[in-house]
Amino acid sequence: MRVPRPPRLPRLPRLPALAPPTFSGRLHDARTATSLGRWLGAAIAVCFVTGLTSHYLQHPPGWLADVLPSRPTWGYRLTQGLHVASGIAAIPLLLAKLWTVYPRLFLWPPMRSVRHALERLSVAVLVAAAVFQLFSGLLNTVQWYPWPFSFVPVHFAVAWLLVGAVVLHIAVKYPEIRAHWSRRSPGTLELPAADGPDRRSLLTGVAAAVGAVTLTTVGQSFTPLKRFDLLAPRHPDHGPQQLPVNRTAAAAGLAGVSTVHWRLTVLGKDSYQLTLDELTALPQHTVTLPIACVEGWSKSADWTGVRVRDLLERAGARPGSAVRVVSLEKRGAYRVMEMGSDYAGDPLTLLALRLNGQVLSLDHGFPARIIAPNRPGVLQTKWVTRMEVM
Ligand SMILES: Nc1nc2c(c(=O)[nH]1)N[C@H]1C(S)=C(S)[C@@H](COP(=O)(O)O)O[C@H]1N2
Ligand SMILES: [Mo]
Repeated sequence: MRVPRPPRLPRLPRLPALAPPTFSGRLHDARTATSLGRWLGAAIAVCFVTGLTSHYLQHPPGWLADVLPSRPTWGYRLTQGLHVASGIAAIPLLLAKLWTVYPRLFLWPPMRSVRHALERLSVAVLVAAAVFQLFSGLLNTVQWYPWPFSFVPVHFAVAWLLVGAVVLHIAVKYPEIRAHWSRRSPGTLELPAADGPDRRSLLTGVAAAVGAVTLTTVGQSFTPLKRFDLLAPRHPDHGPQQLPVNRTAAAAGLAGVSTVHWRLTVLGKDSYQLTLDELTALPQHTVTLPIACVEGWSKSADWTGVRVRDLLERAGARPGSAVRVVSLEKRGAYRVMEMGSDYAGDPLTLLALRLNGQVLSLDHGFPARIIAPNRPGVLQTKWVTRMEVM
């Protein structure tokens, strides 16, 4: 008996052979990578140095706490503004650089030697650390923390990893970088572009992207450009009393503060307590100082209140004393703050009661808050109730 043949199925189209793609053209070559790399390197260097400055101003080790200077008054504002601006500018630079070099992902064979394998591993660390730093920093500026770890220590640790990986990368690539650093270097013969966009167009496009993201965000701390602040999470003018608020009283668990029951307690050799009326009756001073938030916005304001050094002196503190300040806030990382002697003794450092001529709003720390020069915003403690001479 004959078995009937199964009907013929139509043939599947043949899959293309799995060959690594080939890349030609000057936008993926070493000269383009070098051109972008030096700008990216410069942005990372500025970001790292300003980040370290910011970190040690916010978390000084014991030996540093009393020697940190309270001047220049705008110091922290400048370093923090540069940190966030250089980090934002690095994002388009990193994306362009990754695009320029991504053909190397398809290198065949993927590893030629132990040395080559180590080199690729170091690039993997470099790329991962750079992506992590820029995006965790960007998300921090919008106060979005979609991760289980705490931002500051991890961002700080990966910064060292990133800088180490950058230094290693520059060392490994040094011969190539040197060969392609300047247009006149040997080996970078400028051929007329055969097809496609040329290098200059790419670099101009990247420069325009960097300019655009900078211009539309830098006004959050560099207020002369605040009109162009379209993309930053904060606008320096938006908030009660023309000043942004990072943590509202509601978020800090404070529904209100009773002026009848509130007291300022100052602990020292001669501890004492003051009611709000008594505090208001002390000599008042007005200073112009910025709040410079670690999340990237800064805004200057006029603050009126009592000098911290006068309050400490009254408690019998010796000149050069440091102080611990405690907020009414029940919990939260910024409830207790310590201030080195340079800040505590600075005539500009106030326990402020008024902001831009008005009594502090509850969100700005009513009835009393710290304002000090050259300090991170997180240490400008709001809703102060106690000060302890240290
Ligand atoms: N007690 C207390 N003080 C605080 C905070 C806080 O969470 N709790 N936030 C700080 C932060 S992060 C900043 S940037 C400034 C902002 O001050 P402002 O809200 O008055 O602008 O307050 C600081 N003072
Ligand atoms: Mo802040």
